[in-house]
Amino acid sequence: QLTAQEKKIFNETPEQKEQRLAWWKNDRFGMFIHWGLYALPARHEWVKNREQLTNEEYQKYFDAFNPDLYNPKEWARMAKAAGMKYAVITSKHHEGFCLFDSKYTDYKATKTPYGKDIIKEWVEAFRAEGLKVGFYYSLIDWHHPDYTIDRVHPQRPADTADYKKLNQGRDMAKYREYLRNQLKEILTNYGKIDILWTDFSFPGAYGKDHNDWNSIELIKMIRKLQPDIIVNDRLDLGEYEDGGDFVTPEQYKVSEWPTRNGKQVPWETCQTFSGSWGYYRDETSWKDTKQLLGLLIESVSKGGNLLLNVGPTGRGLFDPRAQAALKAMGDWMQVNSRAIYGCTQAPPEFAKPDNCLLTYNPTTKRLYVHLLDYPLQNFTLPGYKGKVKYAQFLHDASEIKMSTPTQHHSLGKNLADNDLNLSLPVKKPEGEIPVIELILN
Ligand code: JFZ
Repeated sequence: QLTAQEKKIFNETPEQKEQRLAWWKNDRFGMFIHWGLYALPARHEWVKNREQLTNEEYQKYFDAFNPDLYNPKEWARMAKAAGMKYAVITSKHHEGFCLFDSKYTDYKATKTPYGKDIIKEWVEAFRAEGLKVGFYYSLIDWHHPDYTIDRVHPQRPADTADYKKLNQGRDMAKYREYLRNQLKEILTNYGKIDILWTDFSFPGAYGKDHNDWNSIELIKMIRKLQPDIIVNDRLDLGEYEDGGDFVTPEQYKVSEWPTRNGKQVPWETCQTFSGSWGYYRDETSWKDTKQLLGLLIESVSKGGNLLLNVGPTGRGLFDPRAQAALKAMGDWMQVNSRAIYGCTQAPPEFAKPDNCLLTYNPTTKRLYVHLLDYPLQNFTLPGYKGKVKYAQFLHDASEIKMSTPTQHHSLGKNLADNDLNLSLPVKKPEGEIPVIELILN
């Protein structure tokens, strides 16, 4: 039983928190980057676990790691052109390999044939493009000798009774120290860091929770080192007031704006192009442009963000399929980003027409109707009569004529008195998902 005082880790008023999160809620769209040794086997970032590879078997990827074509300026340019405003990179994933130069391990990029600090080059390049920068850091570590073997570990035994035996000589207290030291390094050595994305806790039998990481002390340290940083919710601090700044529904669609204690909370969904997060050469389940744009629009329509992942190759390039997808999203964003940045869920008085998503900018008081399935000619906005001053396509600012049922009784449709009718061109405008901009009264 925690007292109110105990539940409070971080002293901040709701207004201060609102301010700290303002840029993130405005920007809505970020790039996730999963990169590590797993780019070489190129068959999922969990390959070490899935195939139960030992450290010795995995060593060949460390010995071969040399992304000679790595050019983070090019990555940053592509992220920006796609309309993304921030980016989060794996400083260390579950495999334990560090892209940053750490004092506390030799299992890092600077000790591979590549020989350089990948994170240093990355933050400089992304900041130079005006993007906010964030670090993913895996709490789970499949390489550290003191990290106790658990149910997500590659060498997990079939018989749970064997965990104790296997873990003799492993000391989580030492790993906790390592984890803390490394978090301190990434939050100290690379300037201002905008986001921290820790991953992940899994309380329960042979899982790990906030006690294993000492999350309370970690969050205090994080807030002290980077007072403006935005932290995700995977430290298992759910019972505390500072359980993180946003929730992270992953690879599924939320049915509505997620809540905590009955209150709508900041949220960000992370999604992949093809299913895996790390580069996966033979994966064929790539989402198409319309589906990807749909994920972005739908997140904003429910008050959330999208963090869309790229898994670079072992040479340091984005897969051509990822490049094409980013380019296509950028083409849409170039003319439609006004329906994304600064937008959120529409007020409840605006009903959602069929096959549409709505986003709303509370500052400009403009409502955006995203046409997922292009309607032919007569398009009804239910109950919108008297609420709209002007209507136009967003991509070319061409007027869309409005009429009300009394003006248009010849339509032969069952329009209610308070419906508003829009006369759309028969031919769908070029490009995916046309957007109608409604300037409200
Ligand atoms: C984790 C990682 O294991 C994965 O490789 C990737 O980095 C992803 C972004 O995060 O996967 C998770 C973590 C938490 C849940 C599901 C998958 N969860 O809470 O349901």
